[in-house]
Amino acid sequence: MSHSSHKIGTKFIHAGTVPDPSTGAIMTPIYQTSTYVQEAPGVNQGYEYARSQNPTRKALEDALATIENGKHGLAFGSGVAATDAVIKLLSPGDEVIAANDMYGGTYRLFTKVFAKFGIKFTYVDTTNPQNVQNAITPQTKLIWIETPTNPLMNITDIAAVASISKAAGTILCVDNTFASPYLQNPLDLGADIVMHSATKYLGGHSDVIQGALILNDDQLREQLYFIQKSCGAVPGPMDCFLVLRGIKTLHVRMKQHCENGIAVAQFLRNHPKVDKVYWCGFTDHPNHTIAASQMRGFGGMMSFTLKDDSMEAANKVLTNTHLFALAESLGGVESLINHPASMTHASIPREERIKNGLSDGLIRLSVGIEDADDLIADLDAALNK
Ligand code: P1T
Repeated sequence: MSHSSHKIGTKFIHAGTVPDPSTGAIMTPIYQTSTYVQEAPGVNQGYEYARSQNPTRKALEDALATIENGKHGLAFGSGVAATDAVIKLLSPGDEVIAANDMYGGTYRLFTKVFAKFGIKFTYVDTTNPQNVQNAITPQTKLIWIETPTNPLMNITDIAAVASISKAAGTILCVDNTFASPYLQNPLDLGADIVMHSATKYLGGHSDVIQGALILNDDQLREQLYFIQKSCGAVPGPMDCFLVLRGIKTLHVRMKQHCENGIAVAQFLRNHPKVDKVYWCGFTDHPNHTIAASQMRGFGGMMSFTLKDDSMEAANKVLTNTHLFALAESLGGVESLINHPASMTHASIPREERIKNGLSDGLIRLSVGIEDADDLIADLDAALNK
């Protein structure tokens, strides 16, 4: 049954899963197998070898397509493996225009792995679509944006960049990890591919590493499926099951992330020791109008700096929270605190980071779904140490 006409919560719960044909199991079983018996050479039930096909992965991939309003979903062993597959669509000499603020691991993959294969990456501030337009050359094949960005919460107008991309005949891929499909659906705004680190909000419980691509174009799907099976960065069935289960509560979790996000952002903004809060829900955020028009809420991700911009002051906060655990990653039910300069974005050269506004003292929060009052008390105590 197609769930594309249902409301978001119904869609998230029912997407991809049908009672298992062999037993009627309501949840798609974890098909922990590497291969499938064939009746005769080439005569099988559509499953030959688990790198190419697995029923648990198939249920998840169908769910991924449904929740992003796309036609096709593809699951990968991690978010960076999904990104890797997109770049493998390209050939030496091709050019990519990428956002100058994004997850450090994406930057590392582009600059340290793919640049040496002759793919050129040009980094621009995509919050002004004109910068994307100006960077296009006849060799540009792909535009890569993240919105909101990790960790500065910059917002790019997806529809504006999509129309630039269409006119130039390039592929637009949007990393939708921070927003999740509950808050934003880039395919509806004209993007060609949506990428997720499913490790984050889709899984939602900090217990799995996984990536996803969702798209509409049949030919592009064939190319990406070919890369998925040829390069082999596929997730195991247990991990597919976990993400499938996570998706069923995505809408409920995201409502609470949004509610807690508002409370924590406002608390930080009013705190005398806090300098700047990076959160796209503030009406004076430079791209708030675009955020409000392309997103259904502002989520639980935010960053902030202290008036005392020394590393010592930042370290005091980073090491004195008790509910906010000091850790990389985000999007789980529990709150996390992170220091991008030394942790998630350490692979970006310091001068590059500083130029783009990511200071040494920046602190990032993934606000979880605990009770907001407890989270605020935890931050207040750490800030007042
Ligand atoms: O970790 P992995 O599942 O491979 O996903 C990579 C990735 C891609 N895109 C964004 C926006 C991300 O935030 C990430 C992973 N980020 C972290 C681990 C982090 O703490 O920022």
